[in-house]
Amino acid sequence: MQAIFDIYNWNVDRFERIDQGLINTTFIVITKEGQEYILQTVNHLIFKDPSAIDQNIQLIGKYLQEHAPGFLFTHLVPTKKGDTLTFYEGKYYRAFAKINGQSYDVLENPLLAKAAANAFGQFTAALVNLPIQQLKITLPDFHNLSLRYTQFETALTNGDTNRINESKIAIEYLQSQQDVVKRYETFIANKDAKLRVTHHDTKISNVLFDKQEKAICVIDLDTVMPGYFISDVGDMCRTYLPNVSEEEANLDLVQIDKGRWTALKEGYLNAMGNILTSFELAHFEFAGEFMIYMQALRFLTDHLNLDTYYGAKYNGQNYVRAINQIALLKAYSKILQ
Ligand code: GN1
Ligand code: MG
Repeated sequence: MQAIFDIYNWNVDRFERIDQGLINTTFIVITKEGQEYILQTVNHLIFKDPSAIDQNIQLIGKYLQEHAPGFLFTHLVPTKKGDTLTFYEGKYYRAFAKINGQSYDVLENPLLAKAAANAFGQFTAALVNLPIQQLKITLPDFHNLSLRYTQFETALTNGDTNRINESKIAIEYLQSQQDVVKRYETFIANKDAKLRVTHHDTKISNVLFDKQEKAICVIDLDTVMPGYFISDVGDMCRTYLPNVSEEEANLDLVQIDKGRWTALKEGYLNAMGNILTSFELAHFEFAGEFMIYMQALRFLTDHLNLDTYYGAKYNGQNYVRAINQIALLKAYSKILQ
């Protein structure tokens, strides 16, 4: 690590790895002068073009500085040479100044849902006039549900036979809900489904809060790219409505609090209500189905493919995640009735 610290010219007092996200590796670095940085390696097996992320973050940072200077944003910290992305010994590194705030893995009350939904809504709203084609696509087809379904079908053919046999009930359930894919296709085919600056990973741990539980900043901008609002609202539904995380193996605990649903909706629409088209507004509830279903597909696909994408800390972790998301999808459909 010392070589990286030297590239940034940091006089490091201490650093520690933090458990943030499934894809990248993240460290907090504290210098002898007391400055705190977030240092990350970008997983380039997944993000094949890390410079696209770098360009997007810079573009958005510049745009906000000009058009919404008060908007708190995770600007990149340059190396001594002035680079915001560095390739060193097979890895891509980038750094941010650490913003002080607290993040949550699961939501503790409806007010947090409202605040977080509002923060992501404000992010898209602040960038509504940024010409969308200027943003790079950092992960092609990331939330393309049709493709995710095809990948699931491929795993049913090429995946691990034992795991396929053991996952029969989950597989059949996801097959039985395939109409979600058709509704997604109908949605994106409509001209009133707009491509907007979309975060694509609006889970609760990607918002920083202050001590008064006010949302101060959205983080983890790797998947910010042109997309549909159903991705952001959907991932909020997926992660703010239950009071347990996607890791919970006890499915009886996967339940939804309706108060949070109202809070989420209010929070997001306070920022985006005047921007969304009436066609989009009519798909607000669909957003949750779309994302919970897609995440269940992705976890199960990965389980069948022997955890090559998400990895697993124990045998069957992605299966647990998948059945957790299936339980959530069922609970979500109930609150919509
Ligand atoms: C991944 O790495 P992380 O935790 O930010 C994934 C998201 C999933 C999430 C599930 C690039 O995000 O799509 O919702 O795991 N990101 C990528 O925990 O695949
Ligand atoms: Mg992420």
